[in-house]
Amino acid sequence: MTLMKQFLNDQQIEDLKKFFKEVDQDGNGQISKIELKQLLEEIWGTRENLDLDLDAAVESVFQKFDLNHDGFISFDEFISSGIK
Ligand SMILES: [Ca+2]
Ligand SMILES: [Ca+2]
Repeated sequence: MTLMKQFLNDQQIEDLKKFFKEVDQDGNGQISKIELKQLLEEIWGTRENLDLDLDAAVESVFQKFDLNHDGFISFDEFISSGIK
């Protein structure tokens, strides 16, 4: 987190926090696969013509973001992976 602050300004971190809180629907500070899937359904759910595999999309996001492989994305993991 300290390292990340060298790359992100305060406004960018605030924006990321806001976004993270919207995804983290139960507010426990971790994004679960269910919460991520709900987000993707909100983004993609209305596009009827798109044949997207949401489960596969969730898995690929977690492969990138869930650095310690505990099945949840923490805010630190979210920021760390997001700027690479
Ligand atoms: Ca959560
Ligand atoms: Ca994790």
